Amino acid sequence: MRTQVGIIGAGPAGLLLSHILHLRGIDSVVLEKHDRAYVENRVRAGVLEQGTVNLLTEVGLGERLAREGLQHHGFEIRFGERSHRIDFDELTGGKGITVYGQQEVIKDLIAARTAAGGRLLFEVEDVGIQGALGESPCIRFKSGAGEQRLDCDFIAGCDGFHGVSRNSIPAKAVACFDRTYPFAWLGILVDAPPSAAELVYSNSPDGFALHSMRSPEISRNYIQCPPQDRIEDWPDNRIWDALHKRLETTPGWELKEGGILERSITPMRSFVCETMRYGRLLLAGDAAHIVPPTGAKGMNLAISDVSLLSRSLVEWYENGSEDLLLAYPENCLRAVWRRVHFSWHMTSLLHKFPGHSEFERRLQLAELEYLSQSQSASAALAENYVGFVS
Ligand code: RFL
Ligand code: PHB
Repeated sequence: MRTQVGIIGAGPAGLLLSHILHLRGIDSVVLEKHDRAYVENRVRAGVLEQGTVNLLTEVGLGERLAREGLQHHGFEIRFGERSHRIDFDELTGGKGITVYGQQEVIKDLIAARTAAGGRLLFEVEDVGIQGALGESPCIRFKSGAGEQRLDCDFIAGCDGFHGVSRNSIPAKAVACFDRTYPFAWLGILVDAPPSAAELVYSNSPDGFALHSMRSPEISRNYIQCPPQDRIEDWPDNRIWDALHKRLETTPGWELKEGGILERSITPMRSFVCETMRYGRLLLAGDAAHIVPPTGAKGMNLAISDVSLLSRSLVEWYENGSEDLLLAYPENCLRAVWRRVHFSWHMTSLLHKFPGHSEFERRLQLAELEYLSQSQSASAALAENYVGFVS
């Protein structure tokens, strides 16, 4: 089999790359280890920055997003018995975010690729990369049809944090930077209307909680839990008790309960791989970097990588210029580190750290107090949350 760009991974990064390349007349094949139903139903991110919405709309994926996405003009931070609203309209000059589930973005992308006759191969196994430093790299894999080989001009490693792409770069060619946080997030999808019009982040004495949503009928809630906890440790009543206690800190506000449709525990980590290019292997999205979900940045970063990567590949195919491909890591990593810093900052501000003394807890409260009093501090947070573009 032959293609121009071989793409490993059918997450937001891989599928969007394939879609944009197709619009520019460049052929690709997407190889995915799970089946289609699995990737279309995997519950993950929910917040799209304005730049992400603009890009999806430009490439023809904005119709359902405009109809079903929920536009938000702010969010709330609770601490102690206080509440502070970050008002995007006032603080960012009219930018905002859209709440639209990652799995909806995935469904829209798969539908578009399928309608265009795109080659998406699901349930492939034993994916391996060869010849990244030469001019004709290839991907070997197994599928229902047996052992296969995909010859390409370029390979895009869009296979997430646990994929094979990053690890096929020799250790001496990369530098990795990481932090593991001493807690995880337990997330639930709930069959109940949202209890608030906007997202609520809460730093409570018992730990962090977040109230979010997916639609006017479905809520999404998260609570901080110990990183070693398993989902069996959290029966429904324990989850609801913790959510009520951590979120109902302002008088009169009540969290609506409902049937739990999905539940999972996610470890919290920051990770950056420098470089994002090894010869003709290019990394994008979680394959190259991870942020804790507190700043809602992971999918947005994956999409901004793809915006740069697709432009670099188009430049190579249309004008024969390698300049953008060579500059791809440097161009991406600026935006990556901005969002890594912001996600770390939101995480540090809002969670209960097991090792913290009362002194560190007071510092956290002092910063939250400052945020609630200072327009400039709130504006800095808002600017990053809706997506800072340098
Ligand atoms: P993905 O989505 O992980 O996709 C990678 C794909 O590669 C496949 N794969 C392989 N395929 C073939 N061969 C192999 N050897 C393979 N190994 C892996 C996988 O099956 C998968 O289909 O990476 P991508 O495309 O880079 O996208 C990244 C985003 O998914 C991720 O950053 C976000 O979900 C993070 N995230 C959030 N991001 C936001 O922008 N806003 C949010 O509100 C937000 N909230 C979240 C989140 C992530 C969360 N979890 C569960 C990690 C909330 C949570 C709880
Ligand atoms: C979500 O709705 O899944 C969500 C929202 C905000 C975050 C993380 C996740 O910071």
